[in-house]
Amino acid sequence: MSITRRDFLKISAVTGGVAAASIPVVKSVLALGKKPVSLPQYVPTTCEMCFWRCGAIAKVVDGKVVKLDGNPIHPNSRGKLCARGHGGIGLLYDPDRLKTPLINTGARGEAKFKKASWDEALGLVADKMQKIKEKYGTESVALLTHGTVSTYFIHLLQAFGSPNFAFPSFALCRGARDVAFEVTFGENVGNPERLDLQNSKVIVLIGSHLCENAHNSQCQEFAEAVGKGATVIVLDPRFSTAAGKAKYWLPIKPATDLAILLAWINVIISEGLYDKEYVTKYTNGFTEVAQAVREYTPEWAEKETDISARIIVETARVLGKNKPHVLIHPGRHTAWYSDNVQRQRAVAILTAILGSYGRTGGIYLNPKKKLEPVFLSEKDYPDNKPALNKGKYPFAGEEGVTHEIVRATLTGEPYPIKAWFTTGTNIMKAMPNQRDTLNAIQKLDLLVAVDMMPYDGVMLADVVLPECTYLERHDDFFTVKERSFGISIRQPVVQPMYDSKPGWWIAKELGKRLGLEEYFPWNTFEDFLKTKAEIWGIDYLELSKKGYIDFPESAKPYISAGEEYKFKTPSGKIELYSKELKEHGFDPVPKYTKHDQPSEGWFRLIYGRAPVHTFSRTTNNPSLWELMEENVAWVNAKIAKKMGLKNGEYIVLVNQDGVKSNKVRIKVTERIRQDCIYLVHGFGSTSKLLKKAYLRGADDQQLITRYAIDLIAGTVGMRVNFVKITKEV
Ligand code: MGD
Ligand code: SF4
Repeated sequence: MSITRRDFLKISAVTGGVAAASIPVVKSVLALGKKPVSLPQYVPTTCEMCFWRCGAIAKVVDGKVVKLDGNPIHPNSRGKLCARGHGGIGLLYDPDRLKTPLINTGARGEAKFKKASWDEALGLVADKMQKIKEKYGTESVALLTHGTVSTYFIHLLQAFGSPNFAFPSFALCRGARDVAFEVTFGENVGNPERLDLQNSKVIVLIGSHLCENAHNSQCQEFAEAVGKGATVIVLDPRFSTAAGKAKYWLPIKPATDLAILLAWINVIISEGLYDKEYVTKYTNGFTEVAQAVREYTPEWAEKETDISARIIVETARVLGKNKPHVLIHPGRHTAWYSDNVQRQRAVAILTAILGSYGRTGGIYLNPKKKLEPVFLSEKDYPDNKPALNKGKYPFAGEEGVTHEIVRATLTGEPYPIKAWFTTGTNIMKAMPNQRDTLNAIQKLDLLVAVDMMPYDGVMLADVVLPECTYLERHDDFFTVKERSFGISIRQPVVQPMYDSKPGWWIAKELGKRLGLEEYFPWNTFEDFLKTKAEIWGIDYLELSKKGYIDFPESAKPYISAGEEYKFKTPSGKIELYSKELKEHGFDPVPKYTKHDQPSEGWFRLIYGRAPVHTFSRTTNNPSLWELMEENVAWVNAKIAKKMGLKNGEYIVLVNQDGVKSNKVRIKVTERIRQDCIYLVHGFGSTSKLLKKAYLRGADDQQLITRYAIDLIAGTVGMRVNFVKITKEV
């Protein structure tokens, strides 16, 4: 007899969950000489195959994870995982995983690795860091980081005395959106975004390829809304999966989205379709916006965007008529051009004049729950020099911008950068202009990678420190801001394999060797979590049994009719006209910027996601690789015909700077405009240690030699590169 998953859920419902530790590991079934059979254990945890952070339940038999499922009580998963979530098992048992610390014995980047003990590897890193500190100062050590491991290494770096850490997920992804919403509403839209999709009557997707970009509960809610008859409007040069569900697919000319947004605002205001009561009660600067958008007529926008004025007016009316239950999706990867923040500001302004912020079917409010901050240690960080981006991009805030670290490393200005830590990020795939990255690392005295897999960036490191996977470790609690507030736990499902260690352990041990023990006053991370739970008044045992705890009293998703609601902006109102931007010398209301378009024979390189992969991090995952082994280059059928290209044949892409891609199969399709080529991001790994991913498909980043910086937030627009097709493979 074994406990089935259904039984488990029944038991959970009665007992409130079964403790991982309380399930007997093996109950022998001594039936007529048969071998004892293990009962499965079900251990709740939090997925990290992407950053949606769904609650997962691992089924473990004989110390082996045999299945991962969604935790039914977790709002991000709702009982389901996406393909990547199920693929966590492939990551855990990937034979190519990093198994021990490694030290490069060759030249920088040569990847002539020798195996090392933790003591030797950490000792070497600590020794080099001390030397760099003495010669250049503590600020010369920088961190490029992504994911939960960031918590420990940002703490370590700050304790060491450096303010220089940067997240690709800010500058190269969500930064523009966050800044635009903070400036307008006084808060960002959260991560996962607080989108009331399930109640939306109209959903507008501006380059947001939902369900290719597979964020679990978002896809579930999108499907629910479509099922209930929501009108979907998709602006995308490519007929995406979501476009297949849309009433309106607007195959917009890339780089012109701001034109259509401004024209929509124009029509909605001039036809009086905006939410007058909401605008009067909650916003500032409506008159200035109305004045500023007057020039952006649908006829003008038609010339810019290739979308007819008739359709622009028709869709604007659909938005106006369905207000406030309209969701203009704020996007996530919003680093496209040099005016990302202004484009996202237009999204925010449109959302506000439709009265959709804090209303059903729009963007719901942040649940309110006050929890005392609990720091990794009480000790203050030492004073240090200002961070590299300080003052340069006034709205970048604390999150840092990756290219400033690269630039300072190359130039030594404003001060030298001599060591990089890369934790949970593949620098060769995340950042544009790979030549700059490679030149910069030659200037370093130390490059350390903390990773689970030997992806491209790891192969460049002097010292590689293998972190165990999310299924083998504790991490900090995750706060879940769904319609109500909740807390999700990550706990080991199995013991770390090989000689890999959790990120918290690596940071603590390194801290010890740097004389920073006081910053790591806990013995194990579970001790820290228990203390935190106690301070927050949470039952740790209950949390570890259920995986997720909700605080329903914190829910207040919508602004009530007539309520005096105060936004967290300086004026307490939604700032349609931004004084803050004006004070820093930026346009207080978005103005249209024209961007270059490809000339004859050239195509704009656009890129995106596939539902079964997350960036480069899953491309070697045996389970997910089977579903998608490599990417393909989407080319319009008419172009293919003109060039004599056949579906499935190999081509090479060459960019405006003469950089060639790896060979890639062509997908001939009507589903893309004639002026673009589309690649799924993250493929074409150059790491020979990845037996499956090595040189499979083309690397979009390789072709992104140019980028455009948004001066407001320092975000990096990467869709400014043009490519040609060649058959020379
Ligand atoms: P990945 O390419 O998946 O993502 O860029 P990255 O964050 O660099 O590389 C992640 C690395 O982290 C891998 O080496 C993986 O093995 C490792 N890793 C995964 N999980 C863990 C863990 O738990 N612990 C540790 N220590 N390591 C782990 C993403 C970034 O790239 C982002 S957020 C965006 S939105 C941008 N997307 C993007 C794009 O779409 N196109 C182009 N051209 N560039 C892009 N850059 C940005
Ligand atoms: Fe995991 Fe998928 Fe959820 Fe991302 S969306 S956390 S990969 S289950």
